[in-house]
Amino acid sequence: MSGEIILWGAISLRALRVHWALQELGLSYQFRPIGSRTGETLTTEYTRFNPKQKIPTLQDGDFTLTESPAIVNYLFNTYGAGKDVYLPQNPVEQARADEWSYFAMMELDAHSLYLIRRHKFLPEIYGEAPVAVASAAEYCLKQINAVAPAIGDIEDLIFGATISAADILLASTLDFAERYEVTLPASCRAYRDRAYARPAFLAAKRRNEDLDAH
Ligand SMILES: N[C@@H](CCC(=O)N[C@@H](CS)C(=O)NCC(=O)O)C(=O)O
Repeated sequence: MSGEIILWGAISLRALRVHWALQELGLSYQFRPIGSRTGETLTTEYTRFNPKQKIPTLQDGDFTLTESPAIVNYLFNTYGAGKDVYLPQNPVEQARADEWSYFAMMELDAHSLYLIRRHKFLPEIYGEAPVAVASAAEYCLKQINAVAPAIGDIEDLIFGATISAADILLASTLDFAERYEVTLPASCRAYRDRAYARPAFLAAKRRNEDLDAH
């Protein structure tokens, strides 16, 4: 694809992943800073290309894509060649990247963090569920502790000095965990801090929070 790139979604931690990928790849893009739970995702225009009425959504010319991990991987696979980013070169490398990505998206984001987010931090919308929240937090920490030694073995990023789509998914999700009051082991905090110190991440964060952008 080589049409105009438009990213819909501001402030959200999941939109931040997409800003980060775009910044790492040095892509210019239009930004539509709509927020979740503001009513802005409920318009007829937005619902036409994202019936889930969530953010983020990416438009690349005529191509529309939702789901932050799918978008991050799409951007790396479409625009990463020849750039200073890591792209898996064979099925084994792809499998290792997938293993980290699915771990972050399933075990952490979907199974535990979104549950904590909804029922601890947005109870007025989703209802209180203290037993489920405590169980999800315990589960999340158990999963993070299981991979903490492997993350401790990572000197810089997962695949060395160059950033991968899997790094964006893993580092951002570990950060969600800390924001939702799951205590990160030192190795995970150090890995997240290295990834978050990258100029592309800092640029992404500024853009994600720029509600006057267009
Ligand atoms: N699996 C989706 C989740 C998207 C999502 O839940 N986005 C949140 C903002 S971080 C949202 O739009 N929430 C509004 C709602 O649930 O109605 C992704 O990773 O893109």
